[in-house]
Amino acid sequence: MAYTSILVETRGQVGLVTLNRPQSLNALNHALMRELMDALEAFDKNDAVGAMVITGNDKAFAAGADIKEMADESALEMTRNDHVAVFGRIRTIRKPVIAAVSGWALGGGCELALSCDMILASDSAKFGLPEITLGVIPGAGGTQRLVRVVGKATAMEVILNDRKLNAQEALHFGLVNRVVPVSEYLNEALKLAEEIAARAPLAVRAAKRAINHSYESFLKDGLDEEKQIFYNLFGTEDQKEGMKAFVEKRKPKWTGK
Ligand code: DAK
Repeated sequence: MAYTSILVETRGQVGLVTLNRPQSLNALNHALMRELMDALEAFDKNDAVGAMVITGNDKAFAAGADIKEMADESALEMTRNDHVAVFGRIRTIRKPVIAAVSGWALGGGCELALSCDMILASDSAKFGLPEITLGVIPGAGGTQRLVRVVGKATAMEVILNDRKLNAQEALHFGLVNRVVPVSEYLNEALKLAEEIAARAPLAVRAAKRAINHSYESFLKDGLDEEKQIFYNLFGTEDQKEGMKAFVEKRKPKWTGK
């Protein structure tokens, strides 16, 4: 597959994927997500690779799913096309995946980071699930995974009231493994990935599987429920207004319809 929205390379035993749509703050459109999963699955099959890192750029890991691409979709189209199901494929990757996050990690970008096994953050990283401002809810695991990490009270504030968490807050809540200066976050993630890649490969994969079993017990029902609620909201006028307002750079007018 020829990639247009990501850059792919190996550094030692580490597979590195860089999200590369800087003009839209790495908004995750369908093409980018397909490329990302293709690259991760290829690294997963490659015996020379022991761990992976996903990164963006200093300003944005990813500012969410591409609002311009989904703004006009109906609930029926969202459910039938299930484009965004590609997000779920990250759970099938057997080798460790580390997110190296700087700047914005919002919406689907935050959910992508939460789907990784560890997060290395720069001190400018900002995490949030601002879907409420678009008249929808997180749809790729945000309501399920964030609550497990930060607890109910903070998850409610983040999701219901668009509270962003800065890097230090993310560290305090255990959302990220560590916070380092912007000049260091990618090196730090690569170093951690290289160390893990040098360990016994089968044991590393087994440990990841066992930890995820604990973390993800009961997760599947929640993910299915969240996704259907997300798709159903595309049948509301508020979703159309919320996303149109973002594209037109104005405040939305909610009608509750
Ligand atoms: N989509 C499309 N374009 C985006 C974008 C996005 N999410 N975020 C930013 N951009 C574009 C902007 O439109 C702008 O483009 P131009 O106007 O230059 O053409 C360019 O990137 C630069 O953005 P700004 O001019 O807005 O930059 P600022 O520094 O002023 O603001 C910002 C940065 C991150 C605060 C702002 O861009 C922003 O609020 N962005 C939107 C954040 C957001 O609401 N994200 C959540 C999207 S909803 C699912 C899977 C995934 C999802 C759901 C379900 N399933 C598996 C079911 C995910 C949903 C979402 O993520």
